[in-house]
Amino acid sequence: MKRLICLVLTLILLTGCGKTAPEQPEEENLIVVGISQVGAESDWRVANSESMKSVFTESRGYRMLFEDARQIQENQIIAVRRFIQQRVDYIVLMPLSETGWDSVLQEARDAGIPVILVDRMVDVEDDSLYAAHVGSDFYAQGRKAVTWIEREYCMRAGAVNIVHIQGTPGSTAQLGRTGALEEGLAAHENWNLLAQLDGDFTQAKTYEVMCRYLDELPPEQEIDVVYCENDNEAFGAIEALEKRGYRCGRDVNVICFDATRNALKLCMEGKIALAVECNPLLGPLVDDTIQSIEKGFTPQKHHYIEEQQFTSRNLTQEIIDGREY
Ligand code: GZL
Ligand code: ZN
Repeated sequence: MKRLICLVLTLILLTGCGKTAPEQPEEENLIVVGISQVGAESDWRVANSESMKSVFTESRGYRMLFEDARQIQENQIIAVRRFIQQRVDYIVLMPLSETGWDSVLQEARDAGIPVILVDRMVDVEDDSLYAAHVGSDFYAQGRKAVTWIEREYCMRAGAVNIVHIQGTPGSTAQLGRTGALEEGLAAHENWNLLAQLDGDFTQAKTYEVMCRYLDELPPEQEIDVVYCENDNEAFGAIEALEKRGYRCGRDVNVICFDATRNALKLCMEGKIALAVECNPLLGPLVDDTIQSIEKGFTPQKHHYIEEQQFTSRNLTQEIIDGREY
């Protein structure tokens, strides 16, 4: 009898069938993804990072290395080189600005590591330097805002006075949203560009430049539209305008891009006239792209995510409550 018990115990030990091994993929089976993120400059950026962290988890078969560049491109280049040394399986890059990427992307390609661009684009000689791009069409977003201005001021014979607050210079979001407005200015001789200020996509920088601008503005000069290239710039502009007695939504129309929850609240209050959506939830699209490459497919080069726009007329509390960001 004792021999039988020993035999059974030995069998259990050898096969481990006495316990259920947790369903954790072995370390070497995980897909290692190196992510270089711009920073945490805006509500949009925070939501974008959350979206990445929600998909690249061990339970979903990934090991994620996440580097925040604090809005300095050199930090992104250092991070990409580190990922190459660590021999990651994929590099996910949210490029701060469009230029300056050719050599480091060449190094990634030489190392056989596919690069997936997220959100903004890079301006490179050879677009085989990246496997795919997942993001937004920023020019189309700008067109939505310009169309809104056209409709809002179509009966205005006199000047439509516009203050333009730009995003991070040279970023695809800034280039696309600026391009659409500058086309609108060229098409409407009564549209008057009062100033082009750099808000760098942050609330603090915009508050600073807008205060300085308003201090120097002749008191009789009207402002009709403040075209902010993201929500956080709109928050800074509204703070500066209200400090000087402007009633946003009555004396002046503030337009912005991203349509994060805080902007939609101001939009429903009537302080923001138009919020053009820019969807940060790009994690699942990047996951799909990696999975298709893992299966041997060539992913589509560009995948633009669907987006809408909001005014106080089409917004409800349940729409705001139902938003993920
Ligand atoms: C747009 C993204 C921009 C957002 C800003 O996709 O690149 O950068 O509009 C963010 O909020 O800072
Ligand atoms: Zn392209």
